[in-house]
Amino acid sequence: MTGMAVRNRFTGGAGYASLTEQTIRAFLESNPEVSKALGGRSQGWSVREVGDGNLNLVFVVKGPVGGVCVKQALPYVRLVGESWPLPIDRAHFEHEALKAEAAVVSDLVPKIYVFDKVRAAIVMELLEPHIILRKGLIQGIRYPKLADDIARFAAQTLFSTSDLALPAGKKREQQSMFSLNTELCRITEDLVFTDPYRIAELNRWTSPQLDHIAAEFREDAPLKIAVQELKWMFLSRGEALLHGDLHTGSIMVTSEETRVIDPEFAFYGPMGFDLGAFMANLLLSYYSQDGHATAGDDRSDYQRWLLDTLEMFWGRFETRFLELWRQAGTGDAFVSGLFEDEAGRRALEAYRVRFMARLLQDSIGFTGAKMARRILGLAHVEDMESIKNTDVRARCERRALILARQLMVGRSSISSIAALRQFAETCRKDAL
Ligand code: SR1
Ligand code: MG
Repeated sequence: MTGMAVRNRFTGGAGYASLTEQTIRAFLESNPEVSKALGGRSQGWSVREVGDGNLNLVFVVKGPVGGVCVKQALPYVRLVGESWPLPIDRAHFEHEALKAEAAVVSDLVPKIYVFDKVRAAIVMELLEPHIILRKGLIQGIRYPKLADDIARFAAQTLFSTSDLALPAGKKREQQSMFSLNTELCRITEDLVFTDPYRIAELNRWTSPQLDHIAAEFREDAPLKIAVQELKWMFLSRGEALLHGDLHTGSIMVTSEETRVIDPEFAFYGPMGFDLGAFMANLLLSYYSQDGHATAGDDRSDYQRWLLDTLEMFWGRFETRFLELWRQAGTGDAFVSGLFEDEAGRRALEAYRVRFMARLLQDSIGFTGAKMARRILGLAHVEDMESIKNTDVRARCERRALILARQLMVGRSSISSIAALRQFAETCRKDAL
């Protein structure tokens, strides 16, 4: 690091230095709980920096008794370098989001040992033998609990932080704190909703194969209206505390367990953004599978499993969210005392059905936006990038882009998750 300014609105940035394999030992040894979890003396611990994400340092530290994972915010975007500074206080928002999530789904998030606000570092449980879900999907591994676990994560976190569950004062307090996560929101605003639709320095795509469709996206007025409408929802609709980056790289899995990590983009936004992020990444995996086919496995069974997972995810989410609303509608929105007679109960139930239909359509729109940005914008996904033959990769990406456009422009005409599935299958076959 070349002495660049370190921005942290909570500490002023003083005392921060990025951790190294040497300095991390003293830091961890100074905490009795962490030291005990690792066991032995720090000189004997193994330390590896394993971060392969876009923003942070991630260390795996192991001792004779156990291991921990340390995630430290860098003062710049790792993917780009020091030319793109970024405040390290994002670690504060991540820690706050992890606490809010642990309050309702403690089994689906990593256990936190320490949050060090000066170092902008979170020391957490080492998830082993879990792997990043995206890597499992590339290998064609099935995860039987995935749909239900992520549905439960989304239903619980979104419901419990919304006005359906919280008194207005409490919700405003939380929303106001998370509203300071401005620069991370700004990344999403630019990279998801704007840059793929204009000439932007950091955009990239599989070229020359996708040059034509990239230009079409930039000239497509109805598409740009649709994506700006989604952006406006993202900017203005603080429905619930979002994870903010719920893609398959933010989920760690074994066949029995699921953990959601990395909520540094957390803020109060439209619920459909989180739901759409997960759905988009299942669909990106679906379209990428043709690029991972081998002579012995054309991946068609796996593609069916991915779409089954998509359908099951939405179905379980809807059921769980509605159950919570019926049992625990304790917030200031839809005050339960207003609907106690038969007519009131019926009207409220009918409204809930309309609400879920609207939420599905929002989610479908965000699904499209989150797919397109991974093909035409700065940050791509390994599902596609690992397809080495660029003609094959471009074919997979083109199909995904065709669907993505339809989802953004036509989201109000897709009225069920089964219809979305069918649409995804059709786009793949039509473009074969
Ligand atoms: C510059 S950061 C690029 C992307 O990485 C994160 O995972 C977010 O999705 C962000 O948009
Ligand atoms: Mg991340």
